[in-house]
This record gives sequence, structure tokens and C-alpha cells, in this order.
Amino acid sequence: MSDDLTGLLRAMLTIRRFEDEVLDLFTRNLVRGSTHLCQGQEAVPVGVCAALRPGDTMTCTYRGHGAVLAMGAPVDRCFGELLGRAGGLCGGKGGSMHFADVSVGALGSNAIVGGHLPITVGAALAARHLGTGAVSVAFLGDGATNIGAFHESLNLAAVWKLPAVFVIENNHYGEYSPLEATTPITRLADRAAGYGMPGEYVDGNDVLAVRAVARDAVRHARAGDGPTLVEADTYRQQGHSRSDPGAYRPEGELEHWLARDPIDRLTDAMLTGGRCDAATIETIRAEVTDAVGEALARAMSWPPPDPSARFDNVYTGQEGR
Ligand SMILES: Cc1ncc(C[n+]2csc(CCOP(=O)(O)OP(=O)(O)O)c2C)c(N)n1
Ligand SMILES: [Mg+2]
Repeated sequence: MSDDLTGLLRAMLTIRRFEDEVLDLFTRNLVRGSTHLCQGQEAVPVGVCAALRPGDTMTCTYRGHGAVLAMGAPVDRCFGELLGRAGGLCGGKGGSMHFADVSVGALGSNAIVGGHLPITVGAALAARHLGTGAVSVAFLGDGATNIGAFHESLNLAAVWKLPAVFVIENNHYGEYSPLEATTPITRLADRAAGYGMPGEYVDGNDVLAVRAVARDAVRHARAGDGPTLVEADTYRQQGHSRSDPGAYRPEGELEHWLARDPIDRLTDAMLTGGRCDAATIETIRAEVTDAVGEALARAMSWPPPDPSARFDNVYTGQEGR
């Protein structure tokens, strides 16, 4: 992914457009199951992944479409996966909660809260053993910091000084519960102290601030100095999942956060700094809208997986049986 400002903008717009289209596809019943969208949180995966290099790896939650796209997974193959098409990332057999593209280091989204954190530690351990110099990043929710696997993973990564970065996407809710109803502290980065690793808090709607913190954490990990816990303060603009209208939100809260939309924050910074004019930004928006629309049309044209492929990739070396 390009890490100049227009590259960051394109990446965030692509995720926003993708998620808006996904909401539409689900509403039209063209995609089965449920989905968890990340509109409003785009600056976190885009800022962090801009600090990575090829060979680095990433795991994420069921709210992970944005993270997988930010790693560089092709947009059409992401749509194809949701639509259950053979050309999807996982042949159309995984869906929203099993998004993976190992070719770009996206090791997978996970439906089990915190379930991917030990996988991140394993990837970091593998990188250490193989001497690849790769860094392993995990995106997790605020709620996941109360899960046992969080504590076990951070502890092991710290004690072995593994090249890992744990990024909390603090969107202030776990399903329908506000953070304060489930968690006795408000600054989640403070939990890093329990593992003797650096804990960094960042405005998660400011992509440049996220990228700066991520660059430091990645440099620290790559230098052999161990993991960092990053808390990125953000907000999901949609409900928890497809069926959630978000009626539990206090009045005015959504509006408060919409006024801090991460995409608007970046375009404002680009315009104010004179780095870009309004016409250029409009052109980028139009190009992204077209590109995402074309990717969706391509994915829609793909066939479903062939029934003979139903056992492929179930067991290693058992393809086709
Ligand atoms: C181990 C486990 N427990 C409970 C659930 C049900 N569940 C699904 S999402 C979720 C909330 C997690 O909140 P958070 O970690 O803040 O992530 P967010 O959805 O806000 O991105 C819960 C409890 C689950 N999927 N896995
Ligand atoms: Mg949350």
C-alpha cells in the first residue's frame, strides 16, 4: 500500500466504500450469515498497515474486512468471499468471519473473541525461529482485553521478546455493552504495564498519528526489543452486527463521532496543509467508488465453488478427496 497521504486516503475510502456495499449486499440478502462492519474505524488498520513491509503478518477480528484490505488483499476477491464465489479469498467457503489472504500476510479474521491472539504470537515466534525479520500484528477489540487469551498472549510475547504488535481498536463497546460496564479501567494501554511492555495510546481517528505510533512499535519489535500494546481510540459508526440498530447509544454520541470521521480528518489536514486541492480529493473519491463498484461487479460474475471442491483445504495434502 502506498504510504503517501493520497495512498492513505485511497485505502480508507476503499474500506468505507467496501463496507457500505457490504451493508447493502446483506440488506438485500445476497450474503448469508451476519457481518460486523468497521465504518469509522478505518484509520486504525490503514495507519498500522502503512507501517508494515512485505512479509509481515496480521491477524484480526470478525470486524476485520478493513484490516485484510489494508494488507493489500484484492477488493474483488474480498467481495467474492462474502458472496460465496469460487474466486473469493478462500474459494467462497469462509465468509466474513474467515477472511484470509496469506499471500499478503493476512492470516485470518476470527469469530472467537481473542482467538487470534495466540496465532499472532505463533507467527511472531515462527518469524524469530526462521530469522525472517517479520513483525506480527494483531488487531483486537476493547472487549477482547478481558479474555484469557489476551493475557496469555501478551505475557508470552513479552517474556520471549517476540516481534509482535497488539493493536486495540477501542470503539467503546463490546457488542451492546459500553466499555465501563465490562472493564474497570478506561485507559486500556495501561494493561501493558502488567506485561512489562510499552503501552501507547493514540487517537485512532487520526491516521497520521496511528501510523507514527505503529512505526515506532514496529521498529521496536523488528529490532528485537519485544512487543508493544497500542490502544487506538475510535468508534464504530454502525451497530455491532447486521441486526443491531445501536439503539443503546446515548443521544448525540454518534453525531459526536461522525464529526470526528477519520476520512474527513485526513482530507481536512490535506486541504489545510495545502497538500491537495478539493478537486483532487473529489477525483480520488470518484476513482475509488468506480474501482470498488467494478470489483463488486467482477465478483458477482464469478460462479459458486464447484461441489467437488467441498473438502479442499480441510486437511493439508488432502485436496480433492
Ligand atoms: C470467546 C467469545 N466470547 C463471546 C463471543 C460473543 N461476542 C462476539 S463479539 C463480542 C464483543 C467483542 O467486543 P470487542 O472485543 O470490543 O470488539 P468489537 O466488536 O467492538 O470490535 C462478543 C462478546 C465470542 N464471539 N467469542
Ligand atoms: Mg469494542
